[in-house]
Amino acid sequence: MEEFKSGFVTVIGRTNVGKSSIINYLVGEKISAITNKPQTTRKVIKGIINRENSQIIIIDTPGLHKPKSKLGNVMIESAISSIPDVDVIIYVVEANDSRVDEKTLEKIKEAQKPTILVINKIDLIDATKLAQIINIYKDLYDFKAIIPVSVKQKKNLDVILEEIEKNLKVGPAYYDIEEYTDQTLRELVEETIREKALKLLQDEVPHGILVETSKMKTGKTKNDEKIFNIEATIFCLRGSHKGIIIGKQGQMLKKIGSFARQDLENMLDTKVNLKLWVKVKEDWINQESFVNKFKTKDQN
Ligand SMILES: Nc1nc2c(ncn2[C@@H]2O[C@H](COP(=O)(O)OP(=O)(O)OP(=O)(O)O)[C@@H](O)[C@H]2O)c(=O)[nH]1
Ligand SMILES: [Mg+2]
Repeated sequence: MEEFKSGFVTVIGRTNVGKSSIINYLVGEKISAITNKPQTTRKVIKGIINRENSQIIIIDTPGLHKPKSKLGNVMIESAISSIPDVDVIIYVVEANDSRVDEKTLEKIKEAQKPTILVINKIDLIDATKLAQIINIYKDLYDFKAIIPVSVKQKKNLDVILEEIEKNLKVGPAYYDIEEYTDQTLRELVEETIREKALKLLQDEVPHGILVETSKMKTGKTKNDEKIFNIEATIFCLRGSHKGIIIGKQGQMLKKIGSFARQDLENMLDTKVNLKLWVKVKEDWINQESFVNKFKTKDQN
């Protein structure tokens, strides 16, 4: 019989290349927010993938970018500091972007760990272009594998798991078979609300959004149906942002709430009553006390 394998895998790459999209697909559950805005993922999140002969703990990380705030610094540090503790690195790039990120490649070379290159969004380019980009990367580093994929077309994604498995060592299952993330229910709820706000808002507003739940309690409706009562506050950087988040006659906040509620009802499999508030927390992205919440244990 084949021996059971397990191990930790970090997924790194520039912001917006589709790291969280790939992870949600592979885990089979929505554990990480996805939007077309940069810096969607703010902190390191673990997903657990149970296979017949292995358990893979896959780590979503904030996208690599040039940080402009203390929060940005902490995000980059948390992504980079995931590398020393893992068995395999997944490096994700976008098929339609041939700019090589020398700094990240340097980190990969230093780490000396089995590294798999995933080229995502191949739906955006043709075969010639793909051959070109593969050529560029194959000379840059001795990747264990180069896997072109498309989350949009659900193409070739299972190959990632096969390649990871090849590079794992014999080991136990670290997590229960029912577990699929290290995120608490509270964190999943907050991320769901933040994702909707990010998707609906423009420009600089999304970067300064922080969601905190103040109440999460199950109850009963008048018709004796189960209902989950959630109260949460959306914090933003400035008064002008608060106005935008609330919107004309509260339209924007209503929309955020209604989209979030739909997702939460699916996730929790019950009716949800969601109450949202908006408050200003002046320049929190540069305040140590708030930003520290986004650090991983190793960074503290
Ligand atoms: N066309 C296309 N778009 C994709 C594909 N995969 C992901 N996207 C889109 O790319 C955008 C970014 O996806 P995310 O998964 O949030 O990217 P990320 O790398 O986690 O981003 P950060 O968390 O900011 O670092 C979203 O709008 C996705 O819908 C793909 O295969 N093809
Ligand atoms: Mg992400």
